[in-house]
Amino acid sequence: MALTLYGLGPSRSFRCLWALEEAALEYDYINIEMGSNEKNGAQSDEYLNINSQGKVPALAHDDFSLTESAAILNYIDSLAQQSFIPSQPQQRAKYDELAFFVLSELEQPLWTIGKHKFAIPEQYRISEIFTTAAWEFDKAIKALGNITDIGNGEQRYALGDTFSFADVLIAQTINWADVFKMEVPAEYLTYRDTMYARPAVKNAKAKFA
Ligand SMILES: N[C@@H](CCC(=O)N[C@@H](CS)C(=O)NCC(=O)O)C(=O)O
Repeated sequence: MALTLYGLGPSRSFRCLWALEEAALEYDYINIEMGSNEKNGAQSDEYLNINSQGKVPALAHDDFSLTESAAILNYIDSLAQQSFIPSQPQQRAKYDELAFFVLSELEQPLWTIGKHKFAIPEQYRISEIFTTAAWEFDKAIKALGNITDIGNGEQRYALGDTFSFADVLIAQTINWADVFKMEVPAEYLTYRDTMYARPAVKNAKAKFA
């Protein structure tokens, strides 16, 4: 079996790189260049065949390919010897709750900022959106405190006593917020630091250093 992850630095593809390291799977990593139609460019025919949106991440497994970071985490978990997503129905439902919350609420204002700063064509960018996005992020980070206890210093991981891919999704998104200089409560930065101290993070970062 040949697994290849297509990504770009600390972007959302980092979630998948980190998960592959936690799962101790063998894989290749290919850095994709945005805006390029050369080899390994996001707009090359070869890459558009794998991700028709020309975005990262994408995972190829022999001739099967998959996009969407959270879906890729699920697939990585299905290949791993050890599970990083709980299977007991209510725990699994809590995992889904956190994953969908990250994708639809917590990262949404961050991606809005990213799109209006650099990702979409200049004529569609609206600088007034930044105030709204900051307000929305503040609302989302407060809501996070109501669906997981990681911010209270007593609970180590998003789902309780055990590390899961929910920690990958949340910690990477908190890191993204920090890089974007959003107001992130100190306890979440401490949580991010604890998660980013894992050996898998160090190994993942080495792939694009
Ligand atoms: N919902 C997707 C988002 C993918 C996405 O938008 N990736 C960004 C990098 S974090 C990208 O490739 N942007 C380039 C573009 O929008 O053209 C996921 O979670 O995988």
